[in-house]
Amino acid sequence: MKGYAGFYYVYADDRVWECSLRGRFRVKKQDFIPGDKVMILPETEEKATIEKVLERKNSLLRPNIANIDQVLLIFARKKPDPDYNLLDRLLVQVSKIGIDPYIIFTKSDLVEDSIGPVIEYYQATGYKALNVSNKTCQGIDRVADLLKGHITVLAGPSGSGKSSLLNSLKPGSELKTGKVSEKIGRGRHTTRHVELISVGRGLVADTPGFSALNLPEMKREELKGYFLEFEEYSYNCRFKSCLHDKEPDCAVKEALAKDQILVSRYEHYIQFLHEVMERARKY
Ligand SMILES: Nc1nc2c(ncn2[C@@H]2O[C@H](COP(=O)(O)OP(=O)(O)OP(=O)(O)O)[C@@H](O)[C@H]2O)c(=O)[nH]1
Ligand SMILES: [Mg+2]
Ligand SMILES: [Zn+2]
Repeated sequence: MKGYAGFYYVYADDRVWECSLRGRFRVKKQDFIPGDKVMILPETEEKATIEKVLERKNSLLRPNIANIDQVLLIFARKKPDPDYNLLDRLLVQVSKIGIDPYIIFTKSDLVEDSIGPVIEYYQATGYKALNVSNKTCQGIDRVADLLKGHITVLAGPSGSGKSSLLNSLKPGSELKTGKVSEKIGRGRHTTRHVELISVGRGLVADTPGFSALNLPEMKREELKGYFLEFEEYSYNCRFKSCLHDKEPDCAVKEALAKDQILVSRYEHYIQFLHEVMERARKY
């Protein structure tokens, strides 16, 4: 779950063990990160030693967590308004490492409509999305179900309600939450460190909010694959290698003109495409 002051805290058999390292790991200066799966040998009721570490199936750098099963992208319906550019960036990043994204919209108590056209668009595209409120507890049970048996990372902008969501899921955990500034409508980065906490039968990492994100390095042809809704049209592009940018007879652009593709999605795609190309030029 976390490393702290020379000890590692390991979740096993429904409780937390304070673990020290065997000589072998100490010599290797083995660095464990939250999410690492290890074998432990109990020494006393709550102390144990780490005997073995299993291979990581994946890991993220920010936040530094291993073996992630799913990422919940947390955005508020309001206060702050959802930043769909950041959402689309996160969807690309998470899909690229092969993790299932799930979009959670918080603060549903602050809006009248239960869903809204943009969220409906994401759902129709095949992204899983859910509306919740930490005030009225709407949808919290569904989130609890999602967490069972998994290692989950919460990501999203500051003030979107990540820590509040964990507090709703685990009353008593009292994670620090912050006020959203009235003036700028944004949070103020209340959460700073990274650890996994146990919620029900799952482990979850709350993470500090962020507002900007560089796309991972990739080939320019790769990006379009992360915009799921483009695929059905792309078969009708004149060129098989069409990047849906300046090419003639592009079926994706035709779909855009017919309002079948959301303008912001296409605009973000083009913006990201140029970022990816710019980056490739630099290296
Ligand atoms: N009305 C309403 N307010 C909420 C809801 N969820 C969170 N808030 C408020 O939004 C503010 C920010 O919530 P946090 O949980 O601290 O946000 P965070 O995403 O953890 O922010 P960082 O740690 O800075 O990344 C707090 O004042 C919460 O009380 C909700 O569902 N409805
Ligand atoms: Mg927080
Ligand atoms: Zn095209």
